[in-house]
Amino acid sequence: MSDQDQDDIILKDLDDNELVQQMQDDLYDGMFEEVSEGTQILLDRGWDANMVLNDALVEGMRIVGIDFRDGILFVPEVLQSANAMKGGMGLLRPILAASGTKSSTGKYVIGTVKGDIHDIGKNLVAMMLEGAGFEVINLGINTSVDEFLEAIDTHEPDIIGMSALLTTTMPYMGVVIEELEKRNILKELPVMVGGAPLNQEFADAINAHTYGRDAAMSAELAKVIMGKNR
Ligand code: B1M
Repeated sequence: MSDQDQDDIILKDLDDNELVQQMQDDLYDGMFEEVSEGTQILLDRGWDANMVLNDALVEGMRIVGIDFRDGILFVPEVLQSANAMKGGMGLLRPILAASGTKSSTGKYVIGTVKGDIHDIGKNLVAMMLEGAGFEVINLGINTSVDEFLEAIDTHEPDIIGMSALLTTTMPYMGVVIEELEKRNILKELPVMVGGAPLNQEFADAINAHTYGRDAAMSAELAKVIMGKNR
């Protein structure tokens, strides 16, 4: 489609399927305003926030990931896509968070591990946890073992969560867990790990308490850990 055609598209005139497709294209092209507008239109049409998230934004990002892997997109373009995704997520965040209980389900410290700056998935998990009523302390990206330890001292969380998107940073989760073990913290503090390259086998191998496959499941698992959803 030419740039002129792109400019001529009026998002609110598209039907739901066309709009979702267009939003995926806009995400690919890093168009923050358009992705935000599309998100708002779907919400106004009565779409569930989780559906908007999964069908339009997460699916769009999956396509970006494939072209990044295949060398069709490069870091600057992917950063723009990530930024556009945040535009949509900003609108979904209060809705997903408000769907939870008001009283705190528990305290959850979360961070992307050292060496890793991917934060979209981790922030989604944080959002879902807030939606499930957790008080979330988000340590951000590139989080060292010392920063996790300091946060444990300061906030006394019920659960600690680590995210990694790179095969090269996954092992750092094991480093943090070993340190918790050495300090006798691990037996009292459940550790949840997650991120695209992980699986249950890896989580078991590093002695993590729980592996979260995706954001929604992770929030459910966190509630199970707290014994709140029985
Ligand atoms: Co990066 N990157 N990246 N990247 N990037 C990947 C991860 C990659 C798979 C792309 C590819 O090659 N196909 C590849 C990793 C390959 C590998 O390790 N085997 C890769 C690479 C190589 C790199 C760089 C090394 C590229 C370079 O510089 N040459 C570099 C590394 C920088 C660093 O971290 N030190 C890099 C940089 C970047 C950007 C900065 C450009 C940008 C990040 C922007 C940001 O996050 N603010 C970026 C992006 C956007 C991606 C892809 C395209 C998308 C990631 C994403 O946001 N997905 C990604 C390809 C892909 O995964 N498809 C890729 C959407 C998100 C909703 O999913 O994060 O998986 P995800 O989270 C899910 C689950 O995994 C789970 O729940 C989430 C929601 O359902 N989950 C948890 C995540 N954390 C959890 C924690 C939990 C529980 C569940 O408990 C605590």
